[in-house]
Amino acid sequence: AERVFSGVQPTGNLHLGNYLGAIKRFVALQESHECIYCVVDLHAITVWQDPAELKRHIREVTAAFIACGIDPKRHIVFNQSQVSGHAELAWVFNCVARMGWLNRMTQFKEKAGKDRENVSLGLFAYPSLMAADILLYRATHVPVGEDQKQHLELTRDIAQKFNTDFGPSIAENGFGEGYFPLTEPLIAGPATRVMSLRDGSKKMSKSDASDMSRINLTDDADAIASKVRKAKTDPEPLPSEEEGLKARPEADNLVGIYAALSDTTKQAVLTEYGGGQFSTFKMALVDLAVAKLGPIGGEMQRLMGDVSAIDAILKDGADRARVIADQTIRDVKDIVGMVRA
Ligand code: AQP
Repeated sequence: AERVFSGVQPTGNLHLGNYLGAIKRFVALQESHECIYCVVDLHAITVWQDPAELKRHIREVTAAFIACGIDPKRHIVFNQSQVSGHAELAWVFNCVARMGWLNRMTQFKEKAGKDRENVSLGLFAYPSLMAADILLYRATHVPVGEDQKQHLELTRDIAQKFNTDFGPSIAENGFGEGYFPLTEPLIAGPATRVMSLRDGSKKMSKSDASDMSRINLTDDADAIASKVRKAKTDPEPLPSEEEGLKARPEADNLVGIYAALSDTTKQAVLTEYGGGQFSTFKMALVDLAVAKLGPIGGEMQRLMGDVSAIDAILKDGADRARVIADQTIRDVKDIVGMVRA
């Protein structure tokens, strides 16, 4: 059966990139798949988090999931630390993955920068935990933004090496050819990599020092309008063909955002706005963004008013996730050769 898993870190400043690259697509997959959506708090603490803020951010991501249209009754919504299997399986995967594989991860290199001696061991092992998140549920499909592509490839490498290293034991325990699936990334649509509004060469990011670089899911209409109006552009009018966006990263980004928000293609947007001035297009983009994001921000705020209701959703989700996770952990222990009661 096809099963979807994905996660979002509770590190604050949820933005349009998180929405278009991930959460909006989580919503769409609910119709066709069994879905498990996780607030990955164990990932968040690979970088120090203020404890009170972390709690608030966990609830805020949960509120965002629900405000965007994820149904926590039909599917599973929970926070990672409530299901101990994530950390347990990650340890096994730390012993399967190779140092060289993790050394090649570009996100680690970017986040660690020059100060490699002083980042946490957890930040280095992050992709191994991510593989555990996905494979704990033996998920077949993972919707993510473009920036996660390399981590998904590593997840497949870990699954494959586990299946090979323990091949005979997997068969002896009655699991046939391989225990873990080779998970497919779902990276699609016109906004798989939303860029900063201030710099078309940088991705829109939670940690960018400039709030003007991103549209937050909690921004009000005035903030959205001012950020879009001030978004960096070049002086040329919009092209009529997608080809014309090639060397124009800022224009390409805004057209991609418009296309994703209105569920159409970049070409369809250019057919409508091509040849016209940027200012006209930007006004239309403001209206569209306010119409789509305004209700989400409002609903998030309403949900955040009842913390115990959010916590109840997370507990219920964790209880249901644990049923699947515990079975995987038992299987993995048997396969690896651990004695259990
Ligand atoms: N700019 C983006 N465009 C498209 N998708 C994006 N995602 C993140 N940024 C963009 C996708 O959002 C999902 C959740 O991401 P995360 O919680 O792991 O956060 P992140 O990737 O660390 O987000 P940031 O904003 O980039 O944080 P910092 O500033 O810490 O680097 C993922 O599916 C991701 O692909």
